[in-house]
Amino acid sequence: MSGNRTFTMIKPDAVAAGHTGAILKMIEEAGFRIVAMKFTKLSAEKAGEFYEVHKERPFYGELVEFMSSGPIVAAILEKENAVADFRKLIGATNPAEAEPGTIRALYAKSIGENAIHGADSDENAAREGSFHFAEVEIFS
Ligand code: 3AN
Repeated sequence: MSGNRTFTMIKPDAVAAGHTGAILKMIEEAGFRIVAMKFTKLSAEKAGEFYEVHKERPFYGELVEFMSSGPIVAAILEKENAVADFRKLIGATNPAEAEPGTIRALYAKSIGENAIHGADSDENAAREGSFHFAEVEIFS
């Protein structure tokens, strides 16, 4: 199983701008299978917990505030080499550095409001997936 799942969130900026459908289409067309998905909103407490690894970073407060500012779409995706392939599909954290055609190049506004999250390791994908979903909500 290792290596075939990743976790994503379509962030509040992209949801508010009406890009949810376009982003999900890109994800599916790139060969990812949605095995769990929900439209939800993080409380500041939950967002703080989710991004706990960034607690010491100067942008932590801003990040927590932004991620709890509106609804998001959370999903678990399956594909061979899911984590690395998904990071390629979304592009660099800073949209100015994101490869043309990537989700962030198309839809991110700034380094903070950057449209989409993608787990950066198999371990984090598993941790982040179980943060949002119970086993009975995952259909692989
Ligand atoms: P990525 O999401 O590409 O893995 P990380 O893990 O470095 O990037 O950062 C996590 C999130 O924190 C980013 N998605 C972004 O929303 C936010 N972030 C990163 N760097 C900055 C920054 N310099 N200023 C504001 N927000 C940032």
